[in-house]
Amino acid sequence: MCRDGESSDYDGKIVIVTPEPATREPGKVTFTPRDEEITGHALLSAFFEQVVTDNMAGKLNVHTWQGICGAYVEQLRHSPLFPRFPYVRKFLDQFRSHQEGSDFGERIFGFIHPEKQGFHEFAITSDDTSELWLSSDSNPKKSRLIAAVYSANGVAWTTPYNYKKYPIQVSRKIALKSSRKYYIEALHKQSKGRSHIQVFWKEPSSQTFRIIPGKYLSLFVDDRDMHEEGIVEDIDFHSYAPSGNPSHTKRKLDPSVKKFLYKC
Ligand SMILES: [Ca+2]
Repeated sequence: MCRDGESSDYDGKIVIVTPEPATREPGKVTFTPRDEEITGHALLSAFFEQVVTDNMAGKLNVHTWQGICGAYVEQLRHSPLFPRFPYVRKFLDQFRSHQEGSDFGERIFGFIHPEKQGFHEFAITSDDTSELWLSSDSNPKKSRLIAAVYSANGVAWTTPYNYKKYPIQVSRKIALKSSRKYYIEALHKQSKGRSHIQVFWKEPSSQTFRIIPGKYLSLFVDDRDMHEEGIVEDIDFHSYAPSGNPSHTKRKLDPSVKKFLYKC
């Protein structure tokens, strides 16, 4: 990281020197990567992945669509207002949501920043159905379905913390790097009655699943200055719903679902 003749005090770190007008002395911000083996371009890349500005850190985006019938995530995807025109935009400070009400769908999304290198497992609970998507890096287009609350034998749902009701609620072991951030997204559909969604992870060498806390999360888009309701002009739609995101691709509906698509 340094040329001949320069101090090597900062080998393996990125040091940003910024002027501080009050003192005219240079201020230093030192970044130490979680993955200590990386150098060069990978180190610079890790800096931009791991350093999150205050307004983006510790939260996930949550978008809600009201007035959509049914208990299946596919019914949310088939709404003409999904994913670009949510009715409500808010933030979550951990990976769970307990919105009350009927006939709504939620999209919870942002980045996850692993603290530990190695194999992670994820799990999801919800009432009614849900899906959990994870990218192999920060690009939403690389998202893959890793867990779900779903049953081929009718509407699926679980109580909170019960991630053992359906086998597909728990992901396989997924290798994550502590020097990277990963796009993550949960889709949830509530029909009637009780409603919730929770997303858990089990870190390397841990024996327990726990709800992913905000300290490992960051926003995908800072939309706090937008109106909370209605269609808003001048939105950068690409930042909301990048085209080609596999989690948003509509699938052919089962006739039994199609029958109820727009009927509550
Ligand atoms: Ca329900």
